[in-house]
Amino acid sequence: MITRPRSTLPHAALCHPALIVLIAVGFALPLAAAATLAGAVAADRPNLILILADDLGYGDVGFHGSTQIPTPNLDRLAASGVRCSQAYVSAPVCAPSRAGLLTGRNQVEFGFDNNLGAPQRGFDPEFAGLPVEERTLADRLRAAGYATGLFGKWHLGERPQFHPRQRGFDEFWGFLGGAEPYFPPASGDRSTSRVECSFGPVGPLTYLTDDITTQSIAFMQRHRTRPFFLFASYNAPHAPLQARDEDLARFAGIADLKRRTYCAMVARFDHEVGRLLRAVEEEGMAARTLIVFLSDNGGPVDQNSSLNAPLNGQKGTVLEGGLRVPCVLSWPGRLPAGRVYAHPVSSLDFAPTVLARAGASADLVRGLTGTDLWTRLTGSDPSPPDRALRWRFTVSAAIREGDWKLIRLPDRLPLLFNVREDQAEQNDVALQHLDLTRTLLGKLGDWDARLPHPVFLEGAEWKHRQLDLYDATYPRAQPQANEAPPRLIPAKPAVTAK
Ligand SMILES: [Ca+2]
Repeated sequence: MITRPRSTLPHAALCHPALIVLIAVGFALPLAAAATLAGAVAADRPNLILILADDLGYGDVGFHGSTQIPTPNLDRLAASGVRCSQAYVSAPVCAPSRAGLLTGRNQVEFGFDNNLGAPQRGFDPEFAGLPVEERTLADRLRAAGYATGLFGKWHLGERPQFHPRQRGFDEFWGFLGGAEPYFPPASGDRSTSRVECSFGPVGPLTYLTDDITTQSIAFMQRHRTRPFFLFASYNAPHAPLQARDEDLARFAGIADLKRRTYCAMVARFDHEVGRLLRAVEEEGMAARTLIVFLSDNGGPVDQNSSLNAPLNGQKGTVLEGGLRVPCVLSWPGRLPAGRVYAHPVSSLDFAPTVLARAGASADLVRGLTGTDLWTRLTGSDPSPPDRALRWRFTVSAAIREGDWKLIRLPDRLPLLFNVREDQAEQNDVALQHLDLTRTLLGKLGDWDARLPHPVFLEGAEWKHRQLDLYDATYPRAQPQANEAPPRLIPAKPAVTAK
């Protein structure tokens, strides 16, 4: 196992960021502007609560127009802060997306291209996880003096070297894999829950979404006197589709059982986000807590009956429906309430944004891929970051620059979309803009050629499946209140097997 040197950073108090900024600007700025600037860079270091949903569809929250699933608590969170309408994750499936989010580095730059599944022939399972050389956001925030806790899903490796306790988290309550039953084993059932706890007994299990909230609130209460990083890593509404009876009853009018169950799971998740938000308020922490909410990837329409309307595509594709997710950042008094930020942002931006607010030293932000979004989120800088966003996921790759997005698939012509005018990616204009297509293809290829080989693979059957997903037709409109959305229509096979 490769080890990394322990940080020997000076305590943040010795290099207080607000002080540095004030020295740097001298008296050149008006007093009010200087105070705002100083306040924006962590005059008091905020707690960070990262609320992650799992496989939640872009169209399945109230603030994106869901006609079917009331999400009053997520809507309240959105109204209290900045909603990012073009928020991208760095991969369209769970594990690599989480690897990017938690390291702040594009995961393909350290070989984490694939989802974590069964080890593939020729690959050493000792490397099936987040490479140990990589520092997580928890590592970085802990080095900056934060208490760190993860509650819920990990999915970044199950070998001991990948365990959350080895990856920057002081406390872990949850499960290491990619999915987990929501209900505890029934009485007499010999199977056991895989939920574990690093700091005491697992405690009574009820319904996993509720239990993750309960543990998250207890963590906040244990660490109310120092800044903390709470990662509330919900697995809802990822499969298995299992909902509580009282939540199912709320959606009894939906005849389609799969959609009804999904709606019940999302409604329960929203209820639990509400319980978490109330606890923040009751603890008096709201003014010193930055909350980031997003989903780890787009909804898998074919698996959990989620809806990415009005976007095309789903989990597993680099279409907008696979990569673009509901996303909110809220910090009352510091970020404007009710603002919509409409330029593209990346989940890779959150680590630099958070670390700057936490007063982290230069060493702790070194090597990050993303951009500190603060001045964009507050509105003081109206220009979008000058950069391209890039993705590589198994057979697919994509690049977004300005309004344009190019998708590269094997054995096909590249696809080019103007995402501002055509967010549903219905009009491929690659042949009408050949120079731009060539330029973006070249930029994507130059980047791609420099990337390391993946450190592990997922089964070849997934690659076939992912390619097929580009030929399917996806529901892009909200259903009526009690209808199931139209199902995904798979493409007919182009060649009949002989
Ligand atoms: Ca997921």
